[in-house]
Amino acid sequence: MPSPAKRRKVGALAYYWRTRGYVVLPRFMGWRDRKRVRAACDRAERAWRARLPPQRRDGPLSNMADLTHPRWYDDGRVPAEILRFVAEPSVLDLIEAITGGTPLFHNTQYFMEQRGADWDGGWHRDSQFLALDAETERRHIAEGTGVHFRVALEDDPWLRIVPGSHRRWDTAREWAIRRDREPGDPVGAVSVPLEAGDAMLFNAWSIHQGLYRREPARRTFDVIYMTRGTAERALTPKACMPSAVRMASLPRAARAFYERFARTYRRAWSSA
Ligand SMILES: O=C(O)CCC(=O)C(=O)O
Repeated sequence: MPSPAKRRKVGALAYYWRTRGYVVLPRFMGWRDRKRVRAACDRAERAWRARLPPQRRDGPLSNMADLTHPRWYDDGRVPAEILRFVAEPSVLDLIEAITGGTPLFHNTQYFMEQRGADWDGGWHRDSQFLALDAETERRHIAEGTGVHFRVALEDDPWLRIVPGSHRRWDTAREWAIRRDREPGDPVGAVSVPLEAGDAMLFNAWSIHQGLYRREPARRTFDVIYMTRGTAERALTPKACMPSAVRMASLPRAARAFYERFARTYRRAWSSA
């Protein structure tokens, strides 16, 4: 039974989640865990960068994805730090308590500093990438909810968001900025600076933007879950599902979490 103080805290976070579409969890991860998670993610990042065409290696680049895919690890073993973090019961419980939905794995991303020129990412809702028009995008939003859960492994002041935009459709100006690429910022946009160790949860359908800079070093590990519906139309590769050998090394709750991912997408993977 959670204590009354803990219930009040989760209640406050759930309120901010509903009204703003994001919450920050200060000092979520201590330096030892950050070091371990960072070392695992950096292995993937090095392998990913080495496979990019030479002219692309120095950017502009925003992030890499699929960190649970064995291809990034020379021994083919996805690090336990990554597999366990994605399926960490305390994280999953917290997401469920705040958002009211049971998190289904979708994918992972790793954000890093730039090696070449600084640049500003476009304002967007994640829902727009597979929707050519407003009607399709609104239908996709109605069918499911995507949630980012990220931990800043170094200070990360680079995410900007329009609070409350997950609850409503665009103003004409927002549409022009995010879909017609008009310059400028949406009214009410704020930066959400994270210090190393802070975690953040944000609704993927919110209007948001990343800024990509050479300094300071940026290392943010981001897991995307669906808390409602599935992400079949943005199908994550089947290889992002832990192998039988890696599954055997995981605690029971983590195995059950990944098995649900595999059950959800089994048909889509076999017909892909
Ligand atoms: O943190 C960032 O740089 C932007 C994140 C973002 O746009 C996304 O993951 O959809």
